[in-house]
Amino acid sequence: MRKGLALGLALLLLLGLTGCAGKQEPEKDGASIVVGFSQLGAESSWRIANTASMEQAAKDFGYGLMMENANQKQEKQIDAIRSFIAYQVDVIVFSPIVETGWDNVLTEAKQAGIPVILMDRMIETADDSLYTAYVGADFYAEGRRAGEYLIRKADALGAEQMRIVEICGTPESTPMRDRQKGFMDVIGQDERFTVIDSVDGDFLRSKGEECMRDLLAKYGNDGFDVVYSHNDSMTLGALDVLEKTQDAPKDLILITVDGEKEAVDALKAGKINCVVQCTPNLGTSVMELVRDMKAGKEVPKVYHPNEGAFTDFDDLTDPAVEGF
Ligand code: GYE
Repeated sequence: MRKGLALGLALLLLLGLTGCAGKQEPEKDGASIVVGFSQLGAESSWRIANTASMEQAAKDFGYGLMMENANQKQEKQIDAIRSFIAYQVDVIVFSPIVETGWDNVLTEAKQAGIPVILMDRMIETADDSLYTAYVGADFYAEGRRAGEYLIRKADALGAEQMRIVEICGTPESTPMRDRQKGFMDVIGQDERFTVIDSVDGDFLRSKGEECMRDLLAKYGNDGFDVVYSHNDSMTLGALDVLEKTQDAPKDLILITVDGEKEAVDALKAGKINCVVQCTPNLGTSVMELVRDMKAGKEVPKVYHPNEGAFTDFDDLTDPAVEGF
């Protein structure tokens, strides 16, 4: 109830500011378009940058943005989407924390005639008409890039055996699943590599620390050769622990995903070996879609930004090697 009220007030304020009393023809000008955005949380630097990108893009396009942060709770995202439907926003954008469990609420949005854009993460559904478009990274390709780097590294070192520990993101989320699958599809058949453990770090820096402490306690300081971590926040947490550990494994290979500044700096400093890129700057692409959808244009169902990886094979003095 309280949240409904807060949203109502926010909308009134917004309408007051833009000087219109009700919904207008959306094509007329940007100010008449209201986007309801359910962000999943604030778990990582990636997420914080992604929220900022959405806010900035809404401003640039002159759209009203009603944003709700779900603090990692699927129920809260469902509540937020329901409020957006109640307030008849023009478009709903959301970043689903996990892949399943959205069919009911998205059916409600569809029945209300409100189009939905999935931003960042995918859903699993038998009915693709429940969303109009997806804007976000190809996480499977990211996982493959991590695996391809490792093969190149093992070749360069002439390594015969590598024991890998994997620090995973939020269970059942698209980036967790696909970064794991892409990686395994590349290294799985190569007998040099064994994943000795996969632990859940929930994309959080604090959990990355915890995971590394547990892994060192379980396998000892000489028990693994590679850490594949599904995001930078967890990697940086793990690195904090490694730097404080006496006799920490010396030639440990660290592979991470995202590309935030602190991680890219750690790569340049020789503390991380490979940073697979995943851009949080999706706001402009999302708002372009909103614009085109409201103008009645056909929009692509899936949009992936172009991404690559920075590694210790690259010239890291190149100014293009930069984090967000
Ligand atoms: O890699 C991680 C964040 O879904 C791509 O979520 C996103 C991931 C990102 O918490 O840092």
